[in-house]
Amino acid sequence: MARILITSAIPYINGIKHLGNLIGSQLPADLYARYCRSRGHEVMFICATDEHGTPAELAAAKAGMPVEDYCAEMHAVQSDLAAGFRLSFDHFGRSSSGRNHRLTQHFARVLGENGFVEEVGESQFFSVADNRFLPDRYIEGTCPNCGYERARGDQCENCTKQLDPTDLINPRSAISGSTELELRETRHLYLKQKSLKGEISGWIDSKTDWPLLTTSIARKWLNDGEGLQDRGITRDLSWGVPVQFEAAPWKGMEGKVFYVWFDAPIEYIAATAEWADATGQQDSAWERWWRTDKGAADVRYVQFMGKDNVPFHTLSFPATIMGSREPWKLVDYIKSFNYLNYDGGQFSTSQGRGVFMDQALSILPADYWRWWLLSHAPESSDSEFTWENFQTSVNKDLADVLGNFVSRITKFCRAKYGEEVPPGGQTGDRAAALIEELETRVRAYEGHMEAMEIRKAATELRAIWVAGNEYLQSAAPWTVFKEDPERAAAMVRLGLNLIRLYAILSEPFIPDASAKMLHAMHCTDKTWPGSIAEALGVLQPGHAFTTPEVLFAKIADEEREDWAKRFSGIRT
Ligand code: B3M
Ligand code: ZN
Repeated sequence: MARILITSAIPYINGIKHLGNLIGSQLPADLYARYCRSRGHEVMFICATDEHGTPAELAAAKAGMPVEDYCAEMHAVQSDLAAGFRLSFDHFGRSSSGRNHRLTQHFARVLGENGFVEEVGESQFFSVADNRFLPDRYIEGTCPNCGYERARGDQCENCTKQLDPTDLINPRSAISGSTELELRETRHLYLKQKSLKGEISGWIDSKTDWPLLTTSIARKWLNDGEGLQDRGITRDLSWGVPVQFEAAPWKGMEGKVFYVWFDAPIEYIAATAEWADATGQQDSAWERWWRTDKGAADVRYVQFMGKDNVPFHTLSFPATIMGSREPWKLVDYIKSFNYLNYDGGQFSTSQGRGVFMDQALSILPADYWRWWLLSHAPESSDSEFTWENFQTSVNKDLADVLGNFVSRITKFCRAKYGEEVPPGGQTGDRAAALIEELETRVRAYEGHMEAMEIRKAATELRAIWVAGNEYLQSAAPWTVFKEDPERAAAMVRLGLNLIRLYAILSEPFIPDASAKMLHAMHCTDKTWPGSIAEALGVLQPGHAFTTPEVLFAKIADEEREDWAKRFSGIRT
């Protein structure tokens, strides 16, 4: 069996994530991790909170809390919500950990020793009122591209253009609003990415199996305009990984920290080390996932992220890894996503628009959201959440098809044969046709899951549920029972075994329902099906079960209208 390392882009610490963030990386990564585990692979699934940089400092200031306390509290909040959505991380780390401090400084040092770091003097905005430099989001002003008046120093949220603080028109401090700004000299470290351009572009060219969304963004950044630029990897901030440390090859960098995008991807590695620490293991336990000289050569490493994060994962982080000239694991496959929109507009954290993870769980259990989000994942283009569409999917796919199937067959069996798998009888041609259809569909489903074609996988899974329902409908054991209870018993036996099969196949999408189904079938054997005919014979005559409660409740029109109204405005 293979060893698979899976990372999800690590969410910023500031605030609760919305459903668009969730489907952009963490949820599809979880789907894949669960699938790989079900297939018997050894999986390491890592995520963390991204705790450094100006977003964290600003959010902490707004909350009136020391930044350390703010991050600790928000990590716990995000960790609880991840558990609520059944995200099955092996570890949910923190980029502010000691492990990440040490690894980030390690990478910076070896990059420096290898000649990939340069000290550059530059002028930057200094706020006299705040008595500090104003990097990135500490500065706001009018976007030179679209005229949006609240553009930030790193990016305009309105038109998404990447900006430099000095690009802004009428710049002001995001802390005090002061416009008394001076350009002052400061020194920063730059990562000389340009000198790694050939290596990086050759590496990207070798990734012929990557999704177009991933490679097209990477190529655009490599080749457009001036192409891959050297980039500043330090900032004049106090919260972050200190640039001046004992073994550092540079001097006079006190009061500076590494740029958040330099240390954040390193946290993938650090979080795996945090996992080893938390589980009382030696360094070798995490190194066998990350060091090709220590057992990671046969690991397949897959990353999940939204499209806005692709440049950092195809160019910047690989530049860090390659420039280290050490045998660290490079990513093997990057699955990236477009955006999920909300009811005619965009989800927006800063504007509080859309449905946020805590709100979602307060109205419905995780499986409802997981199914809708995954079956509508924004893979080939942006997709849109509407309450009507959500209601239709839940009511049709989950309640009418899957839920109804489980309830009908178990209730019928209980009424006619009692709560155990009935003996006797032969199934007919319809059953043979069903098994043949499932044989094809399950293999197709596996193919889509392996290829991380999430919508296709969801479509196939739904078709697998539908096939069972249609079989039951046309075989009609309730009619057959009157003349031939033995033959009806064989149909019921098949139906009960289908519940078990559905539980196993559906687990990556809807883990709670899957657990309920297995529990109802008094079954702990979750072996992935080889031959479908065999898998449908696992529950033998006499095997007891318990008729489960309703698996999925339908969403009523009034509920839908109520939620649509409740979540139409802005979160306060
Ligand atoms: N925190 C951006 C985001 O949450 C950033 C990802 C870091 S991945 C190393 O979309
Ligand atoms: Zn703009």
